[in-house]
Amino acid sequence: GEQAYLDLCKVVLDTGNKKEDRTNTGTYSVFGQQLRFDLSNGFPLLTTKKVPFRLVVSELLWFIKGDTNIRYLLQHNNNIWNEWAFKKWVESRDYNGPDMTDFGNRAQQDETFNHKYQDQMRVFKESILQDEKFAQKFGDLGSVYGKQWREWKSSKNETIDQLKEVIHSIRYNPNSRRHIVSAWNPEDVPNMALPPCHTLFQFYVADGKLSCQLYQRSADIFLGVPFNIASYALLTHLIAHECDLEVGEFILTLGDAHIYANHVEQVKTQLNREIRDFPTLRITDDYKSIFDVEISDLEIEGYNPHPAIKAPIAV
Ligand code: THF
Repeated sequence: GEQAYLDLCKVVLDTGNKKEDRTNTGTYSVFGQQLRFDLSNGFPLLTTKKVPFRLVVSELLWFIKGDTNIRYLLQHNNNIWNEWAFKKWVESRDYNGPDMTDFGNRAQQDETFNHKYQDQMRVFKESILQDEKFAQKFGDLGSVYGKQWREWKSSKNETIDQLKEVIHSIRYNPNSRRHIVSAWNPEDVPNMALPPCHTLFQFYVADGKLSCQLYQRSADIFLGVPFNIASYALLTHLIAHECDLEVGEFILTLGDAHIYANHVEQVKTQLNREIRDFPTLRITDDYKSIFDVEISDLEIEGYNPHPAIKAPIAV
């Protein structure tokens, strides 16, 4: 449950290796940890800070659609993937605004630069929303999750719909030990805006219940992990619903589990808060299948979290 998440935060702050990273932010990091959530005990949306469920939903539906263009996210007022598309634009020949090299770090250190960055980001978002050609060119993150889940390209140039196949195998061969979806496609890694952090997941059916385990190679414990937990818990609910199963456990296995140096104060604030009961997920009756589920089909009830805690995302 949530206590395990807070315990992990403590372990990382107390014993984590101080490690430099790709984003030049600096992290405290441990390797190899596991969190378990019994999904029959409520929906694991953390309560020690507010986690925006509607953003979790639109991101997951975007993956399920097989979409890799941030346009859909922006249309749903979801900004969590903007930086990675923005980066491709400002590094391209089409961009002729002020230099945006290393914008993630500079925006935090330099107020004048931050204004310029915010201006360019506003221009970028408007162009994605209003200009379809621009969106096609610069909104796409490459062969990220949605692509690998729904349209993995084989060497024979066939496409493999891993999500459809895994749902089929859960339904018709529940005891199988091969209910696996992999987002890690070694050949495609160079073509992705960001190689997948949640790398591979497996389902397990026993006693009429569906469980899911995710291997996450890299885990931003403060910003990313609360989203990832809620996202895969939701995916497990949707697939269980589809296959007439109850929900079992969600197990999150972490590779490099890190707290960014500029999240440490926020984590300490969160650690001082008291855990509350998890909310429950309601799936409306007119919901048909995972492939046409809509945001309005999903509701979270009884969510009474502590306030949100702001933190900068490392790019
Ligand atoms: N990069 C990094 N550094 N960490 C990640 O967790 C991460 N992701 C995705 C891709 N790259 C990553 C993006 N996921 C937020 C949450 C999830 C993200 C990105 C950003 C975030 O800022 N959440 C805020 C609310 C934001 C808002 O309201 O708009 C929060 O307080 O939770 C790992 O999948």
